[in-house]
Amino acid sequence: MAVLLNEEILKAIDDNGQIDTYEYAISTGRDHQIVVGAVKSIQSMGNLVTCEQRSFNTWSLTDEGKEVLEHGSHEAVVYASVDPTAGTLLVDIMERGDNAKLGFSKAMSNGWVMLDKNAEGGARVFRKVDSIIDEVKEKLRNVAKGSGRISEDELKEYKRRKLITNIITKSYIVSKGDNFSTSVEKLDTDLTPDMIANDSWKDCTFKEYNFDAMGIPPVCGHLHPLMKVRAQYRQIFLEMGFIEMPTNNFIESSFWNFDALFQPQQHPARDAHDTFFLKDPEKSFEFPQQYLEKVKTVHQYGGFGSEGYKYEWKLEEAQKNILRTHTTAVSARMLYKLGQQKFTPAKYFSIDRVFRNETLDATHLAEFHQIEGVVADYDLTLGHLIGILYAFFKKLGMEKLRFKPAYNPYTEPSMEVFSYHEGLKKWVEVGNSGVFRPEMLLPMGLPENVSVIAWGLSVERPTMIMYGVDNIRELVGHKINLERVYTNPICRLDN
Ligand code: FB9
Repeated sequence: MAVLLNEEILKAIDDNGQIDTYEYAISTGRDHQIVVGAVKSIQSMGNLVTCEQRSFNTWSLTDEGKEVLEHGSHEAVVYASVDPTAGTLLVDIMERGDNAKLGFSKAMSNGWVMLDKNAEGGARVFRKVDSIIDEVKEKLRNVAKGSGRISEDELKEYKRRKLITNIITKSYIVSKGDNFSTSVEKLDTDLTPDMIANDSWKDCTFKEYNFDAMGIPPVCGHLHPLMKVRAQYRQIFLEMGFIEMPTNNFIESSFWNFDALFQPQQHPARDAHDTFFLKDPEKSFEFPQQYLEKVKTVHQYGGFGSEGYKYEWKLEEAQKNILRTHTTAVSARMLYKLGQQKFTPAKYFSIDRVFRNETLDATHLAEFHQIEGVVADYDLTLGHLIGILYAFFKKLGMEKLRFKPAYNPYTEPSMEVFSYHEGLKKWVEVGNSGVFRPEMLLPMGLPENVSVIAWGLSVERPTMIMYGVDNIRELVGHKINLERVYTNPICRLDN
């Protein structure tokens, strides 16, 4: 079969001087990739042909378009579902989903059906014509074949209905090579022990090794783009001498997630609109008692020069278990440990999932991966924070930074970080940062001349930008196209 196709292609080249693989596939009703494979196999037989690649726009059916090609347009399906004599209740048609709604509207505008709103038993749909021609289905068949008439307006209409999509097709102009021939000698590809033993190999013509041939991709696992980006961020922190914090606890007490960070118990971020609270186990009970008392005191009365928040701090509020809203909760645990021993400067980082009960949209889900860098040392200032942000983002290929004053409950001063993205030709918010407040650090036992600078960003946002993903549901979730996960090349953060 393969030899037959090869010889057909060679004959077509002989008759016409050259062929275009895409046009040849369309004219012979063959799959274009099969034709390209045959040309590649002819190429491997020596210099029979020469190939020149060309790219052009073509239309291809979407999954919905293929469904219409198989089952008919949504309007034709609705027409077929209407009982030709008794009609069909509108609700029975509409309950079949969005396609039925669209199909009914189109069937009405095509004059295929009519609606009797006063029919007995409820609004009822009747056929207006005895038969229909499903033009959409026929036109999509032409698109699938790559031939046949279809107007620009129809193409725009079908694209708007997400039945077709525009793709870049690569084809090959195949011409005669120096050793052109219309017959292909079947080349041997295997040298067997028998052939050596009985000398039959001497009468064989072996196919040349094609050292440029791509090997068969091994069946293996694939890293999700998010995990590829996460690994790159992790590598950057490790290169900068940071130690990874243990983030293997999605569940956290409100104490470590909020109170330890000097975030007041009445802060809006602590209510159920922004935070996921657990029913079971509802509360945590094990806290370092002396530290807890210091946290309670600093919230109620202040200290270390702070006035505090002047409210009655409640243990039961701090005991509530939640899905952590930031990995800064882990930073709090680590800094507390640091404060409980003889102080030595430290550089920590974390990259893991956090959860926020927020309004979902095209770029935000109820969870994301937060990245956080923390540096604890004597007498660190905002200048040190700005310096390390330049060093960090330079490793991501971002050297043009701007800083904008911001507010965080646990850092003062705080800054939003912006970088000019050469690809997007605009300033992009790339993170948030700040200097942890004394009201957070001193109850932990850290020396008064120790300050801690920190910054945070996400994994999803840079991944979406680098992989050209507009809707986060194309990146994570049950609807993603796994083929994109398998085939996506690694996108380097620093290029
Ligand atoms: O990641 C973000 N933006 C970003 C990062 C890198 C990037 O690289 C591209 C290759 C070029 C592009 C964009 N942001 C933070 C900024 C925005 O996307 C923002 O809209 C969304 N933010 C998330 C929070 O949203 C609820 C990103 C997430 C975020 C924000 C703040 C922190 C962490 C993550 C923090 C912090 C912090 C502050 C002080 C001390 C300790 C931690």
